[in-house]
Order: sequence, then structure tokens, then C-alpha cells
Amino acid sequence: MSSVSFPEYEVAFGRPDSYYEKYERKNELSHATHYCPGCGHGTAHKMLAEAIDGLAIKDRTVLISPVGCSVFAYYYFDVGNVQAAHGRAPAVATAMKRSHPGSIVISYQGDGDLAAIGMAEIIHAANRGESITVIFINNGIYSMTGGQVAPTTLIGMKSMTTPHGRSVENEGYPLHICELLATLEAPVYIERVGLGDNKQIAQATKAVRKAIDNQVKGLGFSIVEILSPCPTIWKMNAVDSQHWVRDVMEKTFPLGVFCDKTKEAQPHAPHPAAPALTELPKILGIEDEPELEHATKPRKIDIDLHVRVAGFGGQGVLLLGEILAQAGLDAGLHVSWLPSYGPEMRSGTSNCHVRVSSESIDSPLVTLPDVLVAMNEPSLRKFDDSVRPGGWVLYNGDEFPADCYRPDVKVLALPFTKVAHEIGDARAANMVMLGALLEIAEDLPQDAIDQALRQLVKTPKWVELDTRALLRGRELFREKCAVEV
Ligand SMILES: Cc1ncc(C[n+]2csc(CCOP(=O)(O)OP(=O)(O)O)c2C)c(N)n1
Ligand code: SF4
Repeated sequence: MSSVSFPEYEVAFGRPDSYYEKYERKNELSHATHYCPGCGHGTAHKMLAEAIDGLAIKDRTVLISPVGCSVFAYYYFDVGNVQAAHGRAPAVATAMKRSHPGSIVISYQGDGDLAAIGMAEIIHAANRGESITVIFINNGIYSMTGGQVAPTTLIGMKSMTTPHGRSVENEGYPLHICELLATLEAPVYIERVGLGDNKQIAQATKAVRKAIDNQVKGLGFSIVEILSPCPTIWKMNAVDSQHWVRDVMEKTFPLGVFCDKTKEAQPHAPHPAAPALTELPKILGIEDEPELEHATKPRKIDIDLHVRVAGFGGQGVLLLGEILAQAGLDAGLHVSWLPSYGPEMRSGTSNCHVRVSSESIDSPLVTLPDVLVAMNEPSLRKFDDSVRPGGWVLYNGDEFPADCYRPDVKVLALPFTKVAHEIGDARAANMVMLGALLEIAEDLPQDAIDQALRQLVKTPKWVELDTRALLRGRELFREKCAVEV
């Protein structure tokens, strides 16, 4: 702890070394966290930082921050940081600890995160006896999202989703995580503490340190539940909310130690190290590349294609992308296909990102497409700006909207739906557009496309129609764009 003291006033303050000196998130908050005054997260952070300092483990600590009000914990702790998806912190912590057994891994989670969406993760991590430390902040509510009921909300407590108070009939009883986990054999240490007054805070400080020290000693799974004030969502001032922890919350969630095998537990042997990636094919029995049905595999293809396909749900946007990706896969290339669609089952918008490459793919996101396949005008308007200079837009429409024109991008605008209708079914417009796209991605072998089509479309009638549609798309591209290519 670096500190400054004023002996004449007998006041000292300081910053644990495991906090950053300056927080980078916002200039105006470079020396303050984003937590509300009186928030228990701030107090819990401080005891965590002091424990890390005290145990001299800053350089090997990895903090897994959750989704919830503490989502920005990584801006404050000068340790290794990973931000996990909602509820998944124990799974991430497990992977981290197993792959880096020498690290000290701390999963920091709220009650929504741990006891609702992440309930399975915490139970299984505890049951496996993972050598991790879990700091569980129970403020009885989903705070970050404005105060919905949590599994730990007290009976009668009002929330946005229980405006008349939590009732046993509707929401069941508050979940007692420590008591539940204490039924398992594997955990080494389980304690519930509170931030209700200074005495409680002193005990909480000890518990947090002990839970981390257990991991330093290699003893196994430890969890500390901290009853923690949330003045903002509870609609109380900082002092009242602290008292509420002690006078009200504690009645439902009694403080105490629910399991402590610290003295008798033996240090765990670390989990066997994960095999090197290069060994995986042998372990999985897939050393030899499977024989591909088509003949073109041996040809070395040099390609790095980024495609965005967009349109209404029902236009075959995702299938177009899937066929492209499957064909790439069948041709022995690296591929990714990332669909994105709205919640509507019909008539919503949908789009997908497709990458086909001779090299490994770093990210499946296509932010600067080489080719945008826009199956309707809203999609064109949405993604036109993103096309890489020198790239292509294939647009399904009679006329390309003048205000979407970009001098640095090539365009083929045709009424692809009408074309598809003329050859047998308007629904094959996606395949006519795919045909045009394949003329741009000329390195993709036609037999890989044919194979992908058979594999994904299946119905012979549609395979036949789609094959004609693809061919028509290729012809149209050659007719209209021969000069530009
Ligand atoms: C998969 C997923 N579902 C839902 C959300 C919305 N969400 C964000 S924070 C949160 C609840 C957080 O509550 P809690 O874990 O109690 O933390 P607190 O904010 O109280 O500290 C939810 C439901 C999300 N971000 N991700
Ligand atoms: S809303 Fe509650 S939990 Fe979130 S920062 Fe404010 S006081 Fe803390």
C-alpha cells in the first residue's frame, strides 16, 4: 500500500498497490471508481486489493470480472484481468486456473450473475473443487439493470419486477448460496460476511484474505459471500443501507462459516496441463485429413474473402452465407459463418458475416466486407458505408439509390428476385446473387459449391433450381461486369 499521512491530524489514506494509479476508463473519473457513494462493491474491492497486496501475489493474480455493476473492475485492479460473459466467471476461472496453475484466480460476481444465470457454473465449479476463489457480492437485486428481482431478493422486498414485494408464491424463497454449496463435498472454505458495520467489515476483510490464501496454499475451492449495500437501487442513503444489511438482510442470510476444511485439506496436485494444440489431432484421432469427394482439393487456393450478406428474414440470407462457407470448408479452406438476426420468427431483418481464407481466421466479424450482398434497400443503406474501398456491392433492386453511390466501390444492381422468378421461383434470388458473388470469388471451385448445395439444400427439386440460379447469376455478372473485374 502506498500511503500519505498527516501526523498532525492522525489521518492516513492510501492506495493498495494492486490498484492502478490512474483509471483509464474516463478522464473525469481517473481517480474515482464508477460506483455510487456507499456502494458495497467499493468496500469489497478495497479488501480484495489489500489481500492481494498482503499476500504479495499481484503479479500472478487474475481477476475475472462479471457482468453487473462491477463489470468495470478490470479498470481498477492492476492484475491480470478477464471480463466474462454473464454468469460464466467460474467457467472462465476454471480454464484460467487449469491452464495457468501457478496463477491466483479470483472470480468476482454479483448475485444476479452467480445465483441466477450463472447458477450451473458455480455449483459445478464448487463440486469439482476447482482451486479458485469466488467473491460473491449479494446485494439482493440486479442493480446494473435498474433493480429487477434476484434469486436473493428478500421476501416482501420491492423490485422493478416485484412492485408489490417478492412473494413466495410467485418468486419462491431467497436462495442461500453458502448453505447450498456447503452440501457439496469438495469446497474447502465457505463463509458469509456482511458490510453492515465496522465489525462486520473487519470480519469480511479477514474472510476475503483467507479465501485467497487458501488458493495460494493450493487447497481448493473457497467462496466468500458478502452482504453488500446498494443505496441507489434500494433507494436509501449510504448510512441507512449499511444498517439495513446488518438489521434486515442478515436475518434472512445469517453470517458465519458454513464449511472450513482449511486445516485438514491437503494441497491439490495441479490439474494435468492441457495438451499442446499440435497434439490435438492425434488425441482426437483426426491426424489424416479426410478424403474430400471432389477433385479440386489438391489445388492451392489463395483467397481471403470477407462477405456480408443482408436482407429480410425469409430471403435466404443465412443459407447463402452457409453455402459459401461450406464450399470453402469443402475446398480445404478456413471459414467462418456468423449469423445475426432479430427476435422475430418471420419478416425480421437478418444478416451474416462470412469469411473464407487460405490462412487461419482471427475474427469471424466482417467489419469491412470485400463484398456486400444487399438483398433489399434497408440492408444496402445499413451496410453500404462499411464496404472496403475497391470492394463490391451486389444489390437486389431495379435501380441503385443515387445517394448510396460511392466512387470507390463497384456495384452490380439488378432485380435478382425478378430474375429468379423468371427461371422458376423468386425464392432463388439468393442463389442468383451467390452466382454473381462466385464470379468475384473466382478461386472457389465450382464442385465445392455443388457439393455444399447438395449438402445443405438436400431437396433434389431445389438443388436443380438453385444450380440453374447460380449459373444465371454467374452469366449476369459476366455480361454486366466483364470489363470491371
Ligand atoms: C446474457 C445476458 N443476460 C442479461 C444481461 C443483462 N444484465 C446485465 S447486468 C445484469 C444483472 C446484474 O446483477 P448482479 O449480478 O446482481 O450485479 P449487480 O449489478 O447487482 O452488482 C443483467 C441481467 C446481460 N448483460 N447478459
Ligand atoms: S447501483 Fe448499487 S451496486 Fe450498482 S454501483 Fe450503485 S450502489 Fe453499487
